[in-house]
Amino acid sequence: MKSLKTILLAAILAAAPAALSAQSAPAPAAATPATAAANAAAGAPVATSATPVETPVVSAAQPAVPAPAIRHYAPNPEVGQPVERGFALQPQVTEIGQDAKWMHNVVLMPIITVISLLVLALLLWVMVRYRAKANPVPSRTSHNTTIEIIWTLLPVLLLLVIAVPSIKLLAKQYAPPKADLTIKVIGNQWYWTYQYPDNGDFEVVSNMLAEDKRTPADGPRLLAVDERMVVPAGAVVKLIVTSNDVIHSFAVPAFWTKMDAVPGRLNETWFQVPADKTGVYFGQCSELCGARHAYMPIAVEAVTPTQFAAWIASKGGTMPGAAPAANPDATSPASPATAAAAPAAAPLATGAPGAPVSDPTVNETAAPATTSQGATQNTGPAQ
Ligand SMILES: [Cu+2]
Repeated sequence: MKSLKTILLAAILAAAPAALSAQSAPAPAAATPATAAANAAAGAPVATSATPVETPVVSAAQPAVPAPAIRHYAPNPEVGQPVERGFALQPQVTEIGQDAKWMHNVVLMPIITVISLLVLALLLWVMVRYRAKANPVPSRTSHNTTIEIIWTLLPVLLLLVIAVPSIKLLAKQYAPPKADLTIKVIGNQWYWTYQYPDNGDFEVVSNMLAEDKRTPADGPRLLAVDERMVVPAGAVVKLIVTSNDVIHSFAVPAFWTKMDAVPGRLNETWFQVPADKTGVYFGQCSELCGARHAYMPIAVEAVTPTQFAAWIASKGGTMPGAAPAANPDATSPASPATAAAAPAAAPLATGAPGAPVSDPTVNETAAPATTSQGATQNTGPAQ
């Protein structure tokens, strides 16, 4: 009997945990989301396989700059490029350009116009009033002190009036604010290269887009390029201008920027696109430099600082102040930010980036070489 009781008791005791666990079985499952939420709130990795949470890998070496999709600006047909039947100055984007345009439109043009009309009127008056037929006996006047003083002093005063704003503007152009960004501009026969020494010293090779590859979003004919010079709007951009072969000239009319690119010499200029004037601004080489002088256009794209950082990342560069990337190679999977941004850079490059474009109008057997040779390696003109 006793053994039967013992057996029964043992059976009940053995069954109890099973029953208990069977009752409480759903409880842990119900508690799981709460636990997961608590874990997630605490920053702990969530171990439940049912809810895979993509935890971003954040390492100290990786810059914390988000990499938004790179958006290339479409050119504005009214600003930053020539217009049909246009003959005046282009709309000026920079402050220097606006000052210079004011100097031209308000100071120089009115004075020149008034002087020209005055001289023309005087000539006509003399021709009619003192013609031989009306004056059989010519006047013998040789001096008039009053009029001599006037025609000496008036031009001096006029020159002084012009000199004051002119010298002010000149000084302003040669006293740039502290540069936020330096770009080395190198002229080549016949394309431009842009180096970004502040951003990992990468280089962009900019060739004119061939007509069959160009879309309206790239820009006008003979001005659209495969790779634009990208700058942040609002930043003071210092340009170090030089050349690898012959004299070129870097000119962007909407910025009032023009600087000769001379082999073996570093010229300096600067521009500042206001922060609200993002867009694309075109220019051309402005020094006769050889057969394809007309086919080395300039395109500057002013973007927001965020877009600029993304563009820099897409080129494998770094932003100053940011921790250096683990691997500056854009194609390396070791830097997810740059790798993610890289495909987004593709849409603009309708031609292969850096590839020379061929122009059917020029019979050229050897395509222009695209070199990454920097100006520092320039041996200068041949001895
Ligand atoms: Cu040139």
